[in-house]
Amino acid sequence: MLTSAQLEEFERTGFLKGDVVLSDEEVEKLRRELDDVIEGKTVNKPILNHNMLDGGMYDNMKMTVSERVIQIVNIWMASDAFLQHAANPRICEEIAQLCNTDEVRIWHDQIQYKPPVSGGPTGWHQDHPLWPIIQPANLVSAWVALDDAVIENGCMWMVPGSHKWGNQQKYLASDKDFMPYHKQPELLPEDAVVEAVPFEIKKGQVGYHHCLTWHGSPHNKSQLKRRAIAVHYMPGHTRYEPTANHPMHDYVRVKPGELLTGDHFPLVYTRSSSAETV
Ligand SMILES: O=C(O)CCC(=O)C(=O)O
Repeated sequence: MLTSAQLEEFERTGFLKGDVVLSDEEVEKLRRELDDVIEGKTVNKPILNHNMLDGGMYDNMKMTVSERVIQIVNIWMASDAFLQHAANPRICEEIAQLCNTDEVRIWHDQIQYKPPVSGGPTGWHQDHPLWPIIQPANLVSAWVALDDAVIENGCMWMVPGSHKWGNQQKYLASDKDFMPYHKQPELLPEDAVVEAVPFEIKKGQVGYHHCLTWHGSPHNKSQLKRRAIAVHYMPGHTRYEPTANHPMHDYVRVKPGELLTGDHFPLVYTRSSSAETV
């Protein structure tokens, strides 16, 4: 359960470090499962399992071809351990507090594994503009580190307060040191300060971020792995409102304008009893 000071901090900055929520044994189990999924050893498969940098999404970021960010989407569909993780009662309750909602569903999950030395960057972005089939923009993600995520191995960086600046995705860019800038700063609120801060997260710890907070993570040139599981959670009032495509689109069974419910968007928290459907 988050304190009112933590809720106030999240409201002000758009991100928050929570507690360590996984024991060493739980982290080890998820690491083993992750290896099995990456190697295609599980019976059920996730929706995506690929090098995210192959798609050309970050073509402007000067990468060598050998750089990799192994992106897995919906590992919960391939691994019961990751489904149980996504339904972690403490995380789900804290998400409900941060979204100010009585009901929480999984929108989708995501691994971005940056291997040692060859780990590539994740460009500056806001999540919600990359999810053009859901509204409104008040989702919150829980990013749990499976290795200490530090500056050296490419931890995420966040821009405090940027979740209040609306959809700026098409104006976001990086300078040569990976720091973010806005291509037309006159479009930002007068008091906006574009200054990124590192968001280091310990192994087993959870970090929360709002779906409009500007964030990105640089290369991992260290000898350390950088593994983590992000679960993107949606409040129960989230609607299916398609304006462009998205990998989850194929799994939607409701009509435009309706609440986004269904087997592929499991209910993991209700105010009276948590994790009742998983
Ligand atoms: O893992 C990363 O470095 C980026 C993850 C991310 O963009 C997210 O969880 O929204």
